[in-house]
Amino acid sequence: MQKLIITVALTGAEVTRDLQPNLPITPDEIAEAAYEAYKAGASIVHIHARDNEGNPTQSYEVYKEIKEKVEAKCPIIFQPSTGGAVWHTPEERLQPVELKPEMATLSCGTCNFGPEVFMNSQEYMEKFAKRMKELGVKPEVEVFERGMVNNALALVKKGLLDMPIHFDLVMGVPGAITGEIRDLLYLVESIPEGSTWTVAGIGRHELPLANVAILLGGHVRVGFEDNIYYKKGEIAKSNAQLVERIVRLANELGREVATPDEAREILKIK
Ligand code: KMH
Ligand code: ZN
Repeated sequence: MQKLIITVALTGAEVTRDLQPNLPITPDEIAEAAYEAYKAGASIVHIHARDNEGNPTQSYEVYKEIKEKVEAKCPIIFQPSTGGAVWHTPEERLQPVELKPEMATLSCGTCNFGPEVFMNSQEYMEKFAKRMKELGVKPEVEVFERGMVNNALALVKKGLLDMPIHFDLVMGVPGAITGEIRDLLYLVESIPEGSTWTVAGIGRHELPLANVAILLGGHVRVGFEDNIYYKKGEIAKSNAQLVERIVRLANELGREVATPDEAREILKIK
């Protein structure tokens, strides 16, 4: 089995300090949280920027500041979000890709997202994929529903996305695919052979799905974007605390954890 790539999704666009008092928000806080998660065993950091009021922003300048601060601290793979918040325009969402990060997310379809709709029209999926390809940014294909795998394959057919694809199976978002283990197996069976995949289980689904991914040879994402609790009723102290638990589980289950350079090799990042 490949070594285990742990992604930490530090902040997200939806979580607030009222919900999670330890949420990193400023570029300095995000860089420090990335460094702590890296020391704990994370090899990719998934970033959502916030403005001075703590609201989600897709500002090029804020992402640039965060990228420089993270890179000054550690060699973790920097992966900005192009999903942003549901109310961001596609043009806003695409801005961090102009920083030419090693990776960025590429959501491959529209779905309900709690009470909102997360819009990803074919036109914009193609625009995002094209720009990432032009700039040499490795996409992480975000899958919230089974049909999104087909949308990614349509991008491959059009020459906008290269195989092997790296998928992030986001499971348990209210309004999209469930966080049931049965549905994880279904998604894993549905992606092309030779793909790599990570699972991001939302809320209470994070831990069971992470365990299954470790056993199946997949990879794992944890962090406050997906889950703010350490266990039922107990708010997590830090993103690093969630990473540390995955490292312990991987050790117990006989799966070695990848360094950022090993993750680059597994994901074929140039
Ligand atoms: N915040 C969600 C609406 C991504 O980062 O690429 C979208 C999201 C996906 O978080
Ligand atoms: Zn995200």
